[in-house]
Amino acid sequence: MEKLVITAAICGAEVLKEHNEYVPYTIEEIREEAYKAYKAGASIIHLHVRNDDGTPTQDKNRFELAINAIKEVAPNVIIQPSTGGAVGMTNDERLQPTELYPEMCTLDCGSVNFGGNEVFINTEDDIKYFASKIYSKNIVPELECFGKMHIDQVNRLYKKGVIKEPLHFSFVLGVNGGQTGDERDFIFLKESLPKGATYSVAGVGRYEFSLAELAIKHGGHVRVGLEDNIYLEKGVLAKGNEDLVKKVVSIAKQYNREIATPDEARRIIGLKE
Ligand code: KMH
Ligand code: ZN
Repeated sequence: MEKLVITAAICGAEVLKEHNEYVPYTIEEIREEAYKAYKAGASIIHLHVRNDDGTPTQDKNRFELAINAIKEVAPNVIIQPSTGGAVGMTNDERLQPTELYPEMCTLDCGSVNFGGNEVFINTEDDIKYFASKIYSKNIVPELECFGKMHIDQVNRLYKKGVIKEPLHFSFVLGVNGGQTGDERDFIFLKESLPKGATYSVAGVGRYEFSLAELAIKHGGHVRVGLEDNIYLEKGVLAKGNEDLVKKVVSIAKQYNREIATPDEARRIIGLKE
């Protein structure tokens, strides 16, 4: 089995310090959380940024500050800015971090209810627009799928040449409005992937570690982080992203999966080394 690529989703756009005090807002906090997650075993940092008051932003300059700060302490880690941003942002607002030419970024592959009155909108035309912007800059997208139908959408757009190799998926499961993250969901999604694709799982809330374990067993890769889940175990808040990454590393040990370095992750996913 390939080594395990761990992505740390350190910040997100929705979770607040009121939920877990370790959610980073400032550039210094983002640098610290990214560094600790990297030291614990993460080879990819999935990056959102916030204003100092915690409000989410896709501002290019804020991303540039955060990326430069992370590179000071972890020069080789893969930085994967979000083009999802927060619900309600415009496409061009969301796409700002691609103007910094990161080696990876996310590409959200379908719409999904996001709890309450919120819908995270990614129409087919939106996906095509994002894909054209992303590929024109030679950025490799992580294909975020909140359920099986998003994988079907990727498969259709791949056949049409809109989405291109390397195909690296992320199953984001357990969103309030999306597909659940039970074993049968995981198997269904994994078996729907095109040949040769790699995938990572991101279990939201209580699904974080059960999905991680499934992916570790089946040769997939794992995303964890405060964006997706704030608890180390039931009722125990994580003391930062580092705790969550360490827990995945310990599960991987049980299954004899070694942890990939950033350069190994580049080879596994198909990024330029
Ligand atoms: N914050 C969510 C609405 C991504 O990073 O690409 C979208 C999101 C997906 O987090
Ligand atoms: Zn995200």
